[in-house]
Amino acid sequence: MLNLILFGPPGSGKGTQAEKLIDKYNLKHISTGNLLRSEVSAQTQLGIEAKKFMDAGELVPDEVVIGMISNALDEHSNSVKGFIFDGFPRTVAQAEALDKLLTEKSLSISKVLSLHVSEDELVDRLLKRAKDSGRADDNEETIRNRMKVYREKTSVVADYYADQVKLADIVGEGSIEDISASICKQIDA
Ligand code: B4P
Repeated sequence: MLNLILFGPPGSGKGTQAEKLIDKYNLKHISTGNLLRSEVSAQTQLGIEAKKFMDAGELVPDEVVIGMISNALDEHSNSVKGFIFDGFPRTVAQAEALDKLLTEKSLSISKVLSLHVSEDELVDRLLKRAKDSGRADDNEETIRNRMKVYREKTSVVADYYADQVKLADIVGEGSIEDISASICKQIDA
């Protein structure tokens, strides 16, 4: 099985690039952001709780997102060629939990594709996305907090996978097609 993680700061294009990869490699896309936004739209108890964190640019508690990932793995692991994890893991505790869940199914992460984009470009992209999609976490104050949370809690996840020799760095600025080509080159290597 080919199990990939798309890693990077908010707005680095994880969701955009995941869409390009799912058909090419026939993988199941698991985006914790999308799963959480579905819960928010359906106004489930989980969604009502998660919305408070998301609107403030904070991370939703680890146990909530790990539970969602565990359910998704149970549902799909016998029927797909692999997974693309997008927006997960975002903390070292989530990375450790993912390794444990995969090991229980005799699976493992194949590669972590880490998208690098400057903070000015990230803020520009997210403000633009705010105009198009009206996402509540795309106002400037929340975006700045999301960047701070990324620096403090998420960026260290890259070291976790570098230690496992699974990290591939990708230049995340330029055309969507060129970035996708760099990612595919890393996957096929
Ligand atoms: P996510 O849904 O994961 O959102 P994201 O980080 O903002 O976006 P992404 O990197 O996927 O960027 P996109 O492709 O859209 O998270 C939302 C929230 O959910 C989090 O803040 C948190 O509260 C919660 N959450 C999610 N996962 C969690 C977890 N594991 N633990 C705890 N909480 C969690 O691209 C952004 C924009 O840039 C788009 O408009 C796109 O069109 C544009 N773009 C993309 N590539 C481009 C390029 N090359 N050039 C120009 N523009 C580009």
